[in-house]
Amino acid sequence: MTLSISDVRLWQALDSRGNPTIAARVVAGAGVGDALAPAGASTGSYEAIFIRDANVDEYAGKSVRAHAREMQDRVREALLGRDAGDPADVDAALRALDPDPRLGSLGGNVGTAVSIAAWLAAANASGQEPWRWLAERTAAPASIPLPMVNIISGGAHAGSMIDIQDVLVVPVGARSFAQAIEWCWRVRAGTRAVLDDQGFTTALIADEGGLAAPFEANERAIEAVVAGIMRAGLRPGADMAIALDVAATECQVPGGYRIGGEVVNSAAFVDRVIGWRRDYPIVSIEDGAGEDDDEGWSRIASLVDSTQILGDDRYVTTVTRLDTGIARGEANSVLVKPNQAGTLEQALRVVRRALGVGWSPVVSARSGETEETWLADLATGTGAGQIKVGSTMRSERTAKWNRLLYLEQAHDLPYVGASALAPRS
Ligand code: 2PG
Ligand code: MG
Repeated sequence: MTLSISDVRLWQALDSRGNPTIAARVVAGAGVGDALAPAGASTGSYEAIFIRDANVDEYAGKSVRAHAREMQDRVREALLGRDAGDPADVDAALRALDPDPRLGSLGGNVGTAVSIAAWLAAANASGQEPWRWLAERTAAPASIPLPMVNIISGGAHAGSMIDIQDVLVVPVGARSFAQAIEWCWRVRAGTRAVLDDQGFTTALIADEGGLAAPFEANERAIEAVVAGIMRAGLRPGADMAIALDVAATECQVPGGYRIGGEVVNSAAFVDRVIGWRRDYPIVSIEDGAGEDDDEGWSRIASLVDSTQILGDDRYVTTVTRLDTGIARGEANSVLVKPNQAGTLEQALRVVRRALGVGWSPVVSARSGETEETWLADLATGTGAGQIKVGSTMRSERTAKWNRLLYLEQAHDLPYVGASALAPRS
């Protein structure tokens, strides 16, 4: 049954960093859906473009108000009568307005907010929760995902206090989502106590709610989290493992990569990352080489049989780029950020494609997030298996954890746990 869109509104709102972002409302039948677009700091060169107003003083040049006003009528006209319940139809209508795969004139921020709002309007009209609507619509086996939780931040999320962007934990031994989050909470508290003992200031928090400190080396940050796991009374590796988001593209400088105060070539950089895998209980490595560093990705591919090798800036939630990675056998996991793709449909395709070839999708928030919870429904309703949202504090992060805590206790949904990690056996 077609659920015709009858109205679309766009306006300017604020994200978790306080930056302006696009908000959208879609009305379809008796359903109303609202959505805000998140925004990255360590953005990949190939992701959909976040459009801000040119030559405007408002919000120190970060305004999106004029763009929202300019796009509202065009988007409404394009979507009137289209089926809110068909993400592919919404995607096609939006892309007819802007054939640029990166949505250079519509904006990935507009495309994301509108296409997510259409999904939420359709779910609302049907009286279903968004995850269930998605699962039924796409015939996906819904499940509560394994969380990947930020403990220490660096790079673009914490004033470059360390080179790598995130040291995260994965509660591999937890039996339920509720237990998983409580363990991660304990590790954050344990790591904070470790940093206090080391004389660092721990009152301030990074963009994603993690701790941040000017460690003299990246390795000290990883070791602090391992110590934090033990301080929490958990076993490193068995109960709680480490994941890294190296965000290597952000480390690239002329002549190679900056790491530990020196500039090294691709092979030396990747070998250092591979060394961490040997030295610490690491189960997942994201962006261990820069987005265009084919040689680096071939090198890190040596770990695909033992470790989750996750691509973010490299694949930017785009099926064609993911397919190249699959053909090269360079990884086994893909980050899924709807606003990298610019529409819900493209994100759904990436999840389906990844699961279809045995890769693990990891649904992810951005460092500039919003208070909305649809990302938790997206991960659950697609059966993606994993979700990365930041730390266990800051409301834009806890909103998603809280949604998953609700879903786990309210519905008979399986918690997939560590079985979602790549390589999948
Ligand atoms: C990442 C994300 C989320 P950003 O690199 O995976 O942590 O960061 O939104 O800044 O791209
Ligand atoms: Mg990343």
